[in-house]
Amino acid sequence: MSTPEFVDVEGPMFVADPFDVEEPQVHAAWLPPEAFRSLGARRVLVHGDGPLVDTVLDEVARACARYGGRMWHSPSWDVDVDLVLTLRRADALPSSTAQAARAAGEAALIDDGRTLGDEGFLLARAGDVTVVLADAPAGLLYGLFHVVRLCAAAFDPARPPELHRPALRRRMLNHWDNVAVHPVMGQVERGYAGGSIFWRDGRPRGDLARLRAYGRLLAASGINAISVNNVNVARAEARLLTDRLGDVAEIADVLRLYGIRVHLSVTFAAPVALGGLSTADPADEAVRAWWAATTRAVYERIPDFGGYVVKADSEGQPGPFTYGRDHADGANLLAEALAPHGGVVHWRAFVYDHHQDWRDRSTDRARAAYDHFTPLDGRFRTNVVLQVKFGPVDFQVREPVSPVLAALPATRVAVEFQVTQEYTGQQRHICHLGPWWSEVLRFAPWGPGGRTIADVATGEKGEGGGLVAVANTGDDPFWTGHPLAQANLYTFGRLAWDPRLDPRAVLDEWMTLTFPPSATADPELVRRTLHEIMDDSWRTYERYTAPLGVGFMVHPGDHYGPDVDGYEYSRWGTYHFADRDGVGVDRSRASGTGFAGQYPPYWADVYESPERCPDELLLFFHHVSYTHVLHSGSTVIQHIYDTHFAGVEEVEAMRRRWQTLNGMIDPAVYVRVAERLDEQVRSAIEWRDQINTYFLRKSGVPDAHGRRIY
Ligand code: GCW
Repeated sequence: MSTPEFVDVEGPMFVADPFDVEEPQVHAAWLPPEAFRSLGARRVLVHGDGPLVDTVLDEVARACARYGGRMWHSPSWDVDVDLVLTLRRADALPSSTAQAARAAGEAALIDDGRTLGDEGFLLARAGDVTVVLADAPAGLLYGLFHVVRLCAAAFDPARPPELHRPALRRRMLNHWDNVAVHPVMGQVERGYAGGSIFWRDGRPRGDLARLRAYGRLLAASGINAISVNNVNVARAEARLLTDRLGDVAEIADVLRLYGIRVHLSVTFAAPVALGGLSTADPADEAVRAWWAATTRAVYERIPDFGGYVVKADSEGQPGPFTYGRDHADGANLLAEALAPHGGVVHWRAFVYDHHQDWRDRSTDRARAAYDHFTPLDGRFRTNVVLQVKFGPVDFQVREPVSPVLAALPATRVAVEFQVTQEYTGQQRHICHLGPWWSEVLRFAPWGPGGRTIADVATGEKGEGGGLVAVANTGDDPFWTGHPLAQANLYTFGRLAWDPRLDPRAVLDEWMTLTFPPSATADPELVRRTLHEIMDDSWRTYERYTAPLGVGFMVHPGDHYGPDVDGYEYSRWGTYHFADRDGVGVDRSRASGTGFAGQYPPYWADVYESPERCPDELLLFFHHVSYTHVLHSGSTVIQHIYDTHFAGVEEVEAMRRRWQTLNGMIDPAVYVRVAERLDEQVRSAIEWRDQINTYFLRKSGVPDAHGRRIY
């Protein structure tokens, strides 16, 4: 990139920039040039050095070049500035306004009494100047993106100082990307956004500009860690750990520019599959030596490598059970190899019997992770993070929060969400998941008013496992297939930075960045309409799909669209048990599988009782008759009919609302969303009619309103 003339340059101003993210071939998502308008029109001083500071310089320079601002980097002359981004411990600032600003920031910080840490920053006003103060370069980068988010508000003279530090140290995305195309799952398992950003047909995709643009988006949402291959590790993917490590290093080199550390999914059988050993037994000395040497080689190549992600003894992946060892033995083996280098192992708790007999009513998939892992509490090394899906079954639109999250006080636990919409409309449906994740994070498993799931992920002294999510991105020009699904990724990053954020406010941030008010004729209409469409879209999706927490009812295999009995007689352990009298799974202690008893007493008692159990989870915990009366006053059967009719009406309203934006926003975005809304309407009708018809036929109870059911 050439140096724009009107930007004053001194010192190492531009990073060598082989990539042009200014004119991306892909949608700019939440970082369109317009979002930088307010920042780019100012006089900005950046003070500090290091690779991440170079990234800050690069961002500011682009914005100033576009919008007529000026940028200095550690100048030797005195200039008046509007914004100072500075490392606290960097040398004295020559500019007197900058000096004053930094002093004001320091003072605010001392008043606040907290420290900034590796990634935090302080934003304060001093006279006419806004200052961003950080102790480490990553803090400057996050501070810069905060200024972008605030737009003109960052320069409001009355703005009080604010200190921002991520609540969670690790804010991680897992890509379920295959290196080689999998015969069934394709390039990206459960991917709804085209191919992989990293891999194509067995090779690195090699599009470093795209990769860099991706890192930039992730950093601007707060994400700082990423695993680059599927947790189901096949032959080609296994080799990323050894002879194909260079492919991983290439990704790490780019993402490092945005403060993102790379992790790798590995197979537990690696010592056999790659090392030629006869066993992968964690107790075997040769196995331990192999992991130690292999891991050392990884760090020689990628010094800031994050660590391993492991799916073991799960859905056919190898694991310690083969050798009569447990999951603490397995996780500790890898943790021991990573420890000298500061790496972590994310060990997934998604372990259950996927060859269940549907006739067997005593086995309950929901119980499995708790039964496997709680006896191991206290045995994991400190660099093991137990990665637990937020619900006990599998990323459904509604599930109770997993009891595992409250059951291992001596273990670092991470909460796993699914940004990719496997069970929530596959990025053909609008389903904004922020409110759902927020509900999970605010859930207090020990009873109302007690510690929350967010507290568990944070840890009492910040040593918690953090948040992890399965990515929804791919090589699609809009990154996420459905352009509005970008909001889910953005929201995940922001909630991982601060789980207490209000998801509606986060959605608002995303809208303002993605559809900058200055770029549309009627910003208020755009904003209002997007809120009307997206705010409640998760609940809308819930209304027209599986009712009252019962889950699944999706088409087997691809998990898209309705198939009420699709899994009913399968081996996967996801049943609804509907008969002529009633529906639901009895998970009570008194008469069912006992799953309700896995919760601490408050919720165990609530869930145990069909009277006290919240409506939305009733069929997860109980088998009740169709005429059972809910807290809402409706019967189960009438609730099923009503919500399914309502859900379709809401989707039809979404489509009408979207049509009012025609001509107001980027036509490509408009068209893509409009097409997908057509499919959402079609699919919602299919769900409504299949579910309603199924239950009318089973129960024989007519709809109280006499609507058409088949
Ligand atoms: O939700 C299920 C998916 C599998 C996935 C598995 C997991 C990567 O259907 O495709 O495998 O969860 O989380 O490991």
